[in-house]
Amino acid sequence: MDLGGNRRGVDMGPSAFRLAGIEEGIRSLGLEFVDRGDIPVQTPKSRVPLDPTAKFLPEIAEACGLLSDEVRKALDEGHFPLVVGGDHSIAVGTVAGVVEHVHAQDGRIGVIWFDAHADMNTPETTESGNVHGMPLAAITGSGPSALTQLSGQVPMVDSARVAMIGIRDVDRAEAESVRDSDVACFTMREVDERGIRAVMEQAIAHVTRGTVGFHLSFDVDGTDPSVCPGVGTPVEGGLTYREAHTVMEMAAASGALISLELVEINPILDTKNRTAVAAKDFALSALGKTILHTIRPSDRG
Ligand code: 4U7
Ligand code: MN
Ligand code: MN
Ligand code: MN
Repeated sequence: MDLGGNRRGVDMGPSAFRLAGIEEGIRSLGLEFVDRGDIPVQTPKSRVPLDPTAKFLPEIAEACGLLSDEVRKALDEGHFPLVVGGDHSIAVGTVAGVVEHVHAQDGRIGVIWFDAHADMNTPETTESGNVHGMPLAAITGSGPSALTQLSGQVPMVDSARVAMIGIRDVDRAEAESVRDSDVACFTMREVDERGIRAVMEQAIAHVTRGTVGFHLSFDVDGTDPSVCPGVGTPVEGGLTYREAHTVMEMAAASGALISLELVEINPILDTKNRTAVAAKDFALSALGKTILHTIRPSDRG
């Protein structure tokens, strides 16, 4: 789906990701791979949005509902959901599905939000009207009910169980929402000053306290634009290639990663599919690939 952002082309992200060799990579870890295909997204009747404060919200909410059901089914069947976007508005559907699965066993989840942006806007605070700037607000209970009420549970996730990493571009009103919430915001300054290992240790501790585990929502624009150039909203000064791998390796080693999504891969703005290839390599680290050996699911906590 590309309806959540203003640069077209992220809807081609999943094709680029498949082409980058995710199936081969996952099989080489000794894991089973099932491609559940693409989620159908309505083509809006007009590219002129009806509501300029939440562009294409009905189409986005519908796609998120379908995605949610797919993610829930995958988890119910004992699979690990790897969701590939698409613009970041899809996170509302992914998280709704995980929450529905976990809630059936009375559990709660945490979320690690890897991104240059906080994605905490609402139709009231947004300067762009783009829904890909709103998913974390919706997940933590603020914003249009078409999004906040996608799972049976509002909020889907307690903001005190959310950690953001890589943040370096936040709108003025949005920053106020971040400060007023209980979200743990590890900006690039924390990464620079304390190092990614210390930040990730604290983030994992934060999102696993009292939860059954966490979802990792990985916006590729969290990395530096030199690492992932194929993104619609690049921001200088992001995580290095190795720091991004450390995030994924520590997520895998925690044994608490329930689901993973990689979003905002834009092949139209990329060079030679570099961004999708990097995203694929990051995903493999999150699935247990290390330089010298593989963490099998049976070895996990
Ligand atoms: B992404 C922005 F104004 N904050 O709301 C907005 F700067 O999913 C950017 O993180 C949102 O890529 C970026 O439109 C959304 C903007
Ligand atoms: Mn549902
Ligand atoms: Mn994002
Ligand atoms: Mn972003």
